[in-house]
Amino acid sequence: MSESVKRFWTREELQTIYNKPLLELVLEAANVHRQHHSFGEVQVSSLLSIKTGGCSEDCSYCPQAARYNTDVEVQPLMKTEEVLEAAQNAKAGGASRFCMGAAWREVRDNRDFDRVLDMVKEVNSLGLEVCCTLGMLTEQQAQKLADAGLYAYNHNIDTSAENYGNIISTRTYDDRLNTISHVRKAGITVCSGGIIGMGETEEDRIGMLLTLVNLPVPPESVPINALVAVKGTPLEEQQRVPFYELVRMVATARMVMPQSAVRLSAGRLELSMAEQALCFMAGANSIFAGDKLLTTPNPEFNEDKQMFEILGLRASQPFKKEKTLHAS
Ligand code: SAM
Ligand code: DTB
Ligand code: SF4
Repeated sequence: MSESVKRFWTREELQTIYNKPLLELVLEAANVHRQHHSFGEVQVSSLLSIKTGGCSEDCSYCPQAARYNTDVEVQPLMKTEEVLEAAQNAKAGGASRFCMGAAWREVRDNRDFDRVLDMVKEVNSLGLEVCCTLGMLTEQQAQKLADAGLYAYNHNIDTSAENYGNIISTRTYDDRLNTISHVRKAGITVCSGGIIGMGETEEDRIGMLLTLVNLPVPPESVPINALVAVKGTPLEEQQRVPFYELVRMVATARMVMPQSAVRLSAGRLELSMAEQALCFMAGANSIFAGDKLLTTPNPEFNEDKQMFEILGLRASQPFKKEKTLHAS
């Protein structure tokens, strides 16, 4: 992996990249991708909602917020054995990472957290990269997760600082950044990205990438989600984000965070194979596989398998990359 990576970016620089003619942008991003990664290798993550619905936050995109009337059924924390079975199936299906999500505002120091720590230990012992997304964490909680063997923590900034208050009112952008810094301090790799298609401007998209790239150390993985507009949420009427805007976002993320994994995340069900191919070309090198994301559908296992065969993609092995990126 090349070490000469530019570390600080200005808004103007990002804007110039973002606004390049699309095919030129894709070509440049593909070249950056080849320099830093094994082209065609895709990191496959499997996602499981270990505690579903009933969340006290008001994230306007989220079907799991208690205050919206969606079809999501509230489910308490899953049993460790059930989670392990899902992790074993994910491993057998070729996933290198297993990500457990909980509809919590923040982690509390209680028995449920102790059970999650057990799940982390057990999944780690299967030889999978373990990831959690549990809401806000204190420094001590991040350390406990690290001690249990957590490899990555997902905590999205979702959009720009300026737009954040239009999407969520029950926490601040700084709350999010603080948790990311606790995760980083504990030596866990950071997975952080956001959502497009929520009615944000181009400046917001650029602002979100600018925040991520200018973190003291950029995230090791950057999920780019296309909003899944769910009935009952305030964003239910949002039109699907135009595909070429998704490609532009993926390519820009690849250009400015050359060493990170860029994950083509929620919204893949709506994309054809040809559209996904252009995203992989533009630098996406990670996906969530399995027929469900947290509560919404995702492409079927066999469909993805066929896509990998046709496009000549290979699933990467776990623990492939050095554990954390370092500022150079
Ligand atoms: N409660 C924790 C939190 O908010 O960090 C973890 C789970 S939360 C569902 C994880 C992420 O999923 C959110 O930060 C958001 O980026 C993404 N997400 C949630 N609903 C989505 C939707 N309808 N479309 C696209 N992404 C979504
Ligand atoms: C991320 O960036 N996307 C995933 C994962 N991190 C946790 C979640 C997507 C959720 C989509 C809506 C749902 O299935 O509930
Ligand atoms: Fe709760 Fe997370 Fe959904 Fe926000 S995104 S409502 S914090 S589960």
